[in-house]
Amino acid sequence: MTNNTLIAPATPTTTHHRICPLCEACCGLEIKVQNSKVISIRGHDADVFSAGYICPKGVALKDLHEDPDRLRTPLIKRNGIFEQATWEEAFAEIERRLPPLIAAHGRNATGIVVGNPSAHKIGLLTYFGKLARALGTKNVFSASTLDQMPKQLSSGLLFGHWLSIALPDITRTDYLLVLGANPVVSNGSMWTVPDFRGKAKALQARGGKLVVVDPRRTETAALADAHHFIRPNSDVFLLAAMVHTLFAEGLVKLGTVAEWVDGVDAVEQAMTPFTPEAAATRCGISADTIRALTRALAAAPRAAVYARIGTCTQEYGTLASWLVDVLNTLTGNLDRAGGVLFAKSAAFASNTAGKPGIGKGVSTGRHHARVSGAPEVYGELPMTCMAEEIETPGEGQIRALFTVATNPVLSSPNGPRLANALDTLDFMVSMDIYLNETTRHADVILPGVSPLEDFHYDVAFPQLSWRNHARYSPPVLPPTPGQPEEWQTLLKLAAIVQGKGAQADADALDDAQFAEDAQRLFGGHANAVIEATHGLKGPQRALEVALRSGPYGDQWGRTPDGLTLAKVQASNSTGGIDLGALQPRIPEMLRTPSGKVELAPPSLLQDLQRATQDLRGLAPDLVVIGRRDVRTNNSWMHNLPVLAKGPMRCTALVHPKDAQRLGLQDGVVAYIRSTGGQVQAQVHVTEDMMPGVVSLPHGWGHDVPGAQLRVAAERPGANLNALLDERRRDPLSGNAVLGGVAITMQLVA
Ligand SMILES: Nc1nc2c(c(=O)[nH]1)N[C@H]1C(S)=C(S)[C@@H](COP(=O)(O)OP(=O)(O)OC[C@H]3O[C@@H](n4cnc5c(=O)[nH]c(N)nc54)[C@H](O)[C@@H]3O)O[C@H]1N2
Ligand SMILES: Nc1nc2c(c(=O)[nH]1)N[C@H]1C(S)=C(S)[C@@H](COP(=O)(O)OP(=O)(O)OC[C@H]3O[C@@H](n4cnc5c(=O)[nH]c(N)nc54)[C@H](O)[C@@H]3O)O[C@H]1N2
Ligand code: SF4
Ligand SMILES: [Mo]
Repeated sequence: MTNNTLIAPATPTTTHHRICPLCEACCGLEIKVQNSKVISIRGHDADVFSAGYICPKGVALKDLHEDPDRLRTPLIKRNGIFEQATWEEAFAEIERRLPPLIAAHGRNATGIVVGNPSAHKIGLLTYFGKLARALGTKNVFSASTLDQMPKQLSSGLLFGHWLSIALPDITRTDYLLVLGANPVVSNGSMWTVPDFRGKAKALQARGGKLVVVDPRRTETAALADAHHFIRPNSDVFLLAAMVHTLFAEGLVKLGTVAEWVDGVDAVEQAMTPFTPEAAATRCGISADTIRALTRALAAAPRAAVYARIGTCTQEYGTLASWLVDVLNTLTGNLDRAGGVLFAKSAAFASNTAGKPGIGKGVSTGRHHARVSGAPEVYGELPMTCMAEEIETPGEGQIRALFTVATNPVLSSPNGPRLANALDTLDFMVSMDIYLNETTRHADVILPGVSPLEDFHYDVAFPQLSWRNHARYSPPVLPPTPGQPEEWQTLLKLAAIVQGKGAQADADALDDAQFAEDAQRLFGGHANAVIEATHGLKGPQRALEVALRSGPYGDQWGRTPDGLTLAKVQASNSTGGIDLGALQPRIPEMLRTPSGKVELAPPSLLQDLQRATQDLRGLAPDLVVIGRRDVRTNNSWMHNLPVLAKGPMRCTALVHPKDAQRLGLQDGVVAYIRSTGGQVQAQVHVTEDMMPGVVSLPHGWGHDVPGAQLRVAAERPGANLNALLDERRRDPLSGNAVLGGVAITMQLVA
């Protein structure tokens, strides 16, 4: 016997390219697989959009796939204990319990809530609405009202659609002003921009400036040419004073979009009370600095203002988001290279559909929350209303709840109250991949597919991308036998709700629905479209239709060089299809009733009265704000060993002056108390904080009983949201207030 015969033939390694689904940067990854196991994950250098960039979370997709705690089969709770079940048993259980509840109490006795990961799964994003519509309830909630609704509402009012977001043209700008965002760590949000750091450094290398306004000297601020501390919750005052200064100093110029902008005079008038002197104390930035910032912005040849959740998750979130675009517009930077531009997405964008240049615009308040009276916004009620809608008796009280890829017990203000409320439900179904702080309350848990077993195309993020592109990822690994795709699960649930029964075939339902949609969308051409998409189903078919009908599409053969699903699929190994730098799109992209940029929406001018009255508002002595870390993502990646290792990340950052006043040394554990609750966290004393402001990350608190997150439970951390008041919202958008909440701190003896 020779040695050679002992060596098994080498198992071939296959190489796959997959868009990372873990944050908004949408990096292209290169994944090597051997024996059905992932052996390496790195950035895909040839990716036309992300050019090889990757952060530590991308590598963690392997841990996510292999995590023994990740659910692979449905769970049914019997006598308080979860038992593994087959899919048939799980759907049968839902059919047994849900329809009678709806029959007895009506559709508004149901609720549905969808969370952040759904934005990264085409199946969830394109089919969630079908379940919500089947339920026919007004109790629809999402993480958008913990995050971005203010920006969506202000953009909708100005430009006519909820996802028409003006994006900084970072590779051509000379001056980037960032407020309430930390893209070096978060990798960008409402702005898909992988390798922000590299792009910011390139901006500086060509002589441009990056300026950051944040109550913490963040990783982005550390990179910046200048950083200014701001009192939490006061961006509206700074921004209004900057707009005031533009008018006062004759710096307003509208540039190329002048003829398409309505309402400039109304804006000028509305800003009268907001002199830099009046705003200075309120926002903690001197009048001189406010003027200097404004002059620098106006003087830059090309400039962009970008603001994110620090400015959204506050009492004046919609006003602050609006004023960011007012500044962009009045400095002549709206819709021009080097300023802010709108993406032109290859598929699914409303601002490329219908008649160009005019539309219905957006409206809110088509219905209201039963208990608080909060208005519906973009089809949703505020997430922070959910607990009271479950607890408060009367017609329309939520008795049955669906949760889809969300963990509001940790991610929503006053999670402990919500946890208690969930226990009072008659029935709860969760679509999730973990038994965690929220899903432990469910009666049935239906596991989602591992991203590596799922195909992918980003529905939302190409509408927010720094450059236009179309990229498709096939599944990296074969599916788990017997596990439905998440869109099929959503259709099954819709069928059960509609009385079609748990036996209904999801694919047949999908075909029937598609035939109806095709009639509506394509009229006389419907049959040709059905024929042309033969063999496709679910979100893949929806994608083919969206791409071919979209702005770069082949228009079903009429533009033969245009995009089809097959063409985008074929570009996978070469890093996708680049569709070029963003281009000016006004007036064509507008969908406002006037066909103009409506710079002074009446609802915003009216809400400004609230800010005017608050100009002299006093700051509490000590407030808490949130923080993100590159190795975490909201509440759900703390169970992945590669991310969880290393120093504890859930620490409270305290300025030395505050630490001294409170008798807290670096490294001690302290109570943090608000009127709503109390948590404990380790103190880290640092000059990076604005005095009077403490920073504690959100998404922690994995020490509740009944969850199955073994790695996360080893170092549970403190739940910031146990301190926050769920009744505090931005009234226009319904967004939660997540920062600037008054606290006290005390050494744990
Ligand atoms: N205090 C404070 N609170 C905050 C924030 C803050 O800055 N401060 N940030 C807010 C923001 S911006 C957001 S977006 C929200 C996020 O809040 P949520 O939308 O609740 O999102 P996560 O907390 O990330 O929880 C995601 C859930 O989805 C599950 N999941 C993950 N992948 C999949 C999948 O592929 N399929 C299915 N079915 N489920 C999956 C996870 O197990 C987890 O239960 O948190 C908000 N909460
Ligand atoms: N690593 C990592 N990446 C993530 C996430 C994550 O959890 N971890 N979450 C993802 C999600 S869901 C989102 S929405 C994005 C969010 O993306 P970003 O908006 O970039 O998120 P943050 O890092 O929370 O940045 C918000 C900043 O606002 C500051 N801030 C707080 N209050 C105020 C205020 O009143 N005014 C001003 N001007 N600033 C204030 C905070 O100090 C913080 O630096 O990140 C995404 N990416
Ligand atoms: S920045 Fe990290 S988490 Fe975000 S898409 Fe890229 S690799 Fe994934
Ligand atoms: Mo978010």
